[in-house]
Amino acid sequence: MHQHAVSHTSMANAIRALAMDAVEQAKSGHPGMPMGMADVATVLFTQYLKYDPQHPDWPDRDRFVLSAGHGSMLLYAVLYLAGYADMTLDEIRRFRQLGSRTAGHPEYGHATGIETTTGPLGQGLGNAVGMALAERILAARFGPALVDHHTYCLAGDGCLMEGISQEAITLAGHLKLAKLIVLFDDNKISIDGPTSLAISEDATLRFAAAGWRVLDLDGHDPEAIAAALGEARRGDDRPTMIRCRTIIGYGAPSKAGTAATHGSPLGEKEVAGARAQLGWRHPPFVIPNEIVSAWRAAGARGAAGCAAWAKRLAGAPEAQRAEFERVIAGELPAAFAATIESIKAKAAAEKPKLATRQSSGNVLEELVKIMPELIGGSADLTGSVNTQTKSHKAIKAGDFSGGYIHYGVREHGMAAAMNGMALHRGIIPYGGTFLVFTDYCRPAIRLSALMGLRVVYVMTHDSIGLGEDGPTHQPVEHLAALRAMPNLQVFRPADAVETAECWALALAARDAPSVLVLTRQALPAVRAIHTRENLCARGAYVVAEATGPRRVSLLATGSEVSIAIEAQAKLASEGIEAAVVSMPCWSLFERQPAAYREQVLGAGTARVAVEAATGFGWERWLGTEGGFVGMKTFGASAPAGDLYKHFGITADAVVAAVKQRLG
Ligand SMILES: Cc1ncc(C[n+]2csc(CCOP(=O)(O)OP(=O)(O)O)c2C)c(N)n1
Repeated sequence: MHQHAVSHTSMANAIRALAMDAVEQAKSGHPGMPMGMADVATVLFTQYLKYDPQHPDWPDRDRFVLSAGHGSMLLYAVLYLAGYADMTLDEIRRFRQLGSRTAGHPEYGHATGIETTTGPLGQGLGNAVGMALAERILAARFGPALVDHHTYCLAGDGCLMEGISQEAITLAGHLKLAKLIVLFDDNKISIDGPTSLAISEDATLRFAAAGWRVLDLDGHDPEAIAAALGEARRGDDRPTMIRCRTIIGYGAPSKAGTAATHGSPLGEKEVAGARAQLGWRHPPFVIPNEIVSAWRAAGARGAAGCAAWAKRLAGAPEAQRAEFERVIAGELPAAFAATIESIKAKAAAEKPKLATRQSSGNVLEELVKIMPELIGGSADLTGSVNTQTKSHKAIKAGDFSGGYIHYGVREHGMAAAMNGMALHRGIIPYGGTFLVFTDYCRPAIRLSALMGLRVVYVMTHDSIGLGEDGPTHQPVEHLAALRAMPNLQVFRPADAVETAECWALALAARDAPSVLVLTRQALPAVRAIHTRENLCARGAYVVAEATGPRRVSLLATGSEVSIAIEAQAKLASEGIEAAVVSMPCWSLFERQPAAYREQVLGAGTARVAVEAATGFGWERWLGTEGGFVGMKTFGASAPAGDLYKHFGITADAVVAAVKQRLG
């Protein structure tokens, strides 16, 4: 494969030089990892990785995930060298500057070839597992002529020290994701110094125990790297971990092999020394033409494969081609709106008394029939969170034709894998657990939101209403915490109709993740009249009008909407006219015109909100005069009905709060 006149060393040194120079210029960043892994990256990108810089969105490209995101310059350098048009030398000069494509850590969407946003260590590994899983699911659906690629993940000591790595590794091993290849940068250095300060694990044994094949090599020996990558791609039914023993900051005369190459520029003298040691005679940001050409030639390797793939797609049976293109584009099926409509009409007619987790299950029952791209799952709470439908077959090692994933007790791994599936495209992932365990998923939820991924989190048992499991399981601050996150749609529907509407909104939002906050306990229907319009789409609306001039506005979400309606009746019997506002999604409401918001909230009315959670954040709707009926402390273990009374979340309490305001 070595037909380039330019040596491997020169090509790898181009990465090292760009990493040193960009970090020097930015006066911040991490030169160590890119310098250490330059040899591995060079062999991978010039000999093995399947990609085409002219078609960066080629659906069947290999995925490369830089889980060790602090080493972003490795990725930027390679993308530039391989010929991605939007990664220019100018962008590299502007490393870490406002508006550049070369952010401190790789950010999805900033430049082509960046497959995911990384930086929080370990997340990329979880994403890679999701991508590899998505590849298998789509291959089972569309066949190897259209879907047959590898997923590579570069992970460092830090990624493997993070707990999420264990969830990701054991899930991948269990599912036998044989086309997943992890390149472990085993340089034995992290920020504080040698990793021996904090860990004495042999990581290879952990992978082996989880059912991985482990290869071991000198990460500066290009022949060995090529051989291992070749072997990793050859038939084995296990994922592969390649332990690459490297020297961090390779080439730096006094700092190589030390934590000093981590997290700051090498400094002028050290850079000059590294240039001498590496035999790199070129000024900063200058890569000789012959080296760029050799890289570009390597980057052009994939063009023929990409063209052949496009031909196969064009020649596929019409229905298959159209369906493949639809799911890759992330378009909803033609029957989507009518399906939601009929679910809503049925619920409005039947007025079922159901927990919203059950209503959610009913919605899924219908949607999964028309949306094979909807891949569900749960972190070992399937029966409780109603995420598996009757038509769902479980996905398992060797058979990826199902639509349901048993993630096991791995909330964090589930969320990170869902991000990977959404990033891969072709799949809309949803997964469920208890709302309280959003804490266990939060780092990955945050990345869904930051990247703008359509991932749906089905989070049930959403308040003290879950009852006997007690305060460890009863979320109180979680709604506030989730609502605080930018670009996350938090939906708390009140009944079966609202649940269908919120699912419709979650799936229609292509650039944002959603959390569906659902009850364990049954709720009465609050939407008795069918409307074609999705009333939840504006975030909040008057669900029960006052019968006369409105003096009071009762604001509520989810299970407390029916409590507000009960309070409305009590107030009406005393001649106090109140309207009930259901507010299933604050962030959508915030985006409405001021006039609509004022009309819904009732200008000049006394306002009281009721929600079985802490009041943090409600002041924005209540102002300084409004009242809040909810939780002030953690919950307790008891039947739900007793808890609502004990914590004073009742219609009577709402009435009292109103009267207090009316004087
Ligand atoms: C979750 C998380 N915690 C902490 C950090 C800060 N951090 C960035 S790099 C790093 C050390 C990484 O060590 P390693 O993976 O060995 O990378 P290398 O030293 O090889 O560059 C730390 C702690 C982070 N980015 N993410």
